[in-house]
Amino acid sequence: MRIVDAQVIVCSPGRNFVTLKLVTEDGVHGLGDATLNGRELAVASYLRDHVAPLLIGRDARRIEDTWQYLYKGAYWRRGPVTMTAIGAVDTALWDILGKVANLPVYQLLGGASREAVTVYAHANGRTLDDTVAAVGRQAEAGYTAVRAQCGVPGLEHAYGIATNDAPYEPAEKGLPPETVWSTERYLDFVPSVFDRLRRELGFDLLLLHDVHHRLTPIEAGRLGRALEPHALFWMEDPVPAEHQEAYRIIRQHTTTPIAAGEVFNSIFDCQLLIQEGLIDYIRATVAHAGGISHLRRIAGLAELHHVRTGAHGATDLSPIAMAAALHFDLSVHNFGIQEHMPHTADTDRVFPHAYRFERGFMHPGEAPGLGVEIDQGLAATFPYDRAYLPVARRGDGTLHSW
Ligand code: KDG
Ligand code: MG
Repeated sequence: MRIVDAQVIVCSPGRNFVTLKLVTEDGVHGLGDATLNGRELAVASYLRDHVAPLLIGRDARRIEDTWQYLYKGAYWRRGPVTMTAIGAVDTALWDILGKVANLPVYQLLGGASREAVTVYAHANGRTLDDTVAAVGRQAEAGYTAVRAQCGVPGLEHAYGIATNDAPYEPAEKGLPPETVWSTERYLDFVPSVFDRLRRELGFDLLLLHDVHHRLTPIEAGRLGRALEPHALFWMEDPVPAEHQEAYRIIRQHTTTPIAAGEVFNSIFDCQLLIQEGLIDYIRATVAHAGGISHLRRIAGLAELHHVRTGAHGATDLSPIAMAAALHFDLSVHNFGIQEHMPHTADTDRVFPHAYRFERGFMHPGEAPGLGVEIDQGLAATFPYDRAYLPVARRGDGTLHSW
């Protein structure tokens, strides 16, 4: 079962995606998502110029050995570009194996540990009224868990809030837009959002909030403590995680559960936070943390320390990553929750898929492999369109984490 072809497909059906397609000598193909938001072409080149030549002639069944070959064999390890590329290869190989075995990937991973995957929706509004209404709409649509983000009075742009009437999409065409940030305004306002949500919607709905790496540890401790009466399911990425010991300070000050790790690329990025019990949910994804094989290792480590999974699932993860996440989520014992941000209709047409949503739950479907395809003819009609995530500056012009 030799690999005879490795194609990198870049398309933009509403937003940019990079897809790896591996083909075996028997004509079986597998897909992997290689999208790295705002740096897409770096991964495309890494795959095309450096990885594809290494794959031709390799046995597609040797998933673990191929992973180690690309990881250890590169000498220059880890980092988002490398690990996204390795993740795409790994995911495509699991897809091939499932197709050859005529089984959905989750069956190869040990079978279903649950009937379906609980997902959380996004709800956002420029004002408090809009946000409360948006959360209510998602609850009516059947979601049992909703992430609430609200515009902050006095700040023109807030993370997670759409700037037009379209659904929120973090990347914007052209060069990075600049937004202004105020920690003081944010910290003063956010507790009132959840106070109002709980008063109007009660405590049955699971509520989540993404701080998006904006605070210092002591500020995060203050916010977590202020949110305790509102019983959040999680407070996400309260601080930038380069300085991981900082999470000890947050833990000393609050019992609000913490989620982190959507930007992590390997088990080594997760190690300290998991082993010291500094987080409750690990957000690493198939696409950016080395594929299904590596994410299973991370989940294994997490399970030892009572940490559950909560994989990233924003629109910059293509339907291939979504499908892979759902196979992983269905199978892994210490699953917590999965993020679900629906793609545009054009994206869904380019990537037809077997996974489905039903009243707050998702299922990867029973198609062999991942159960997702790419319509290459249609994809070619949506060429790459440069886009970046915004950047944030404080009032005096100092660059802040976005
Ligand atoms: O590429 C960046 C987005 O995926 C990120 O901003 C979304 O934080 C995010 C989330 O939790 O979905
Ligand atoms: Mg996030």
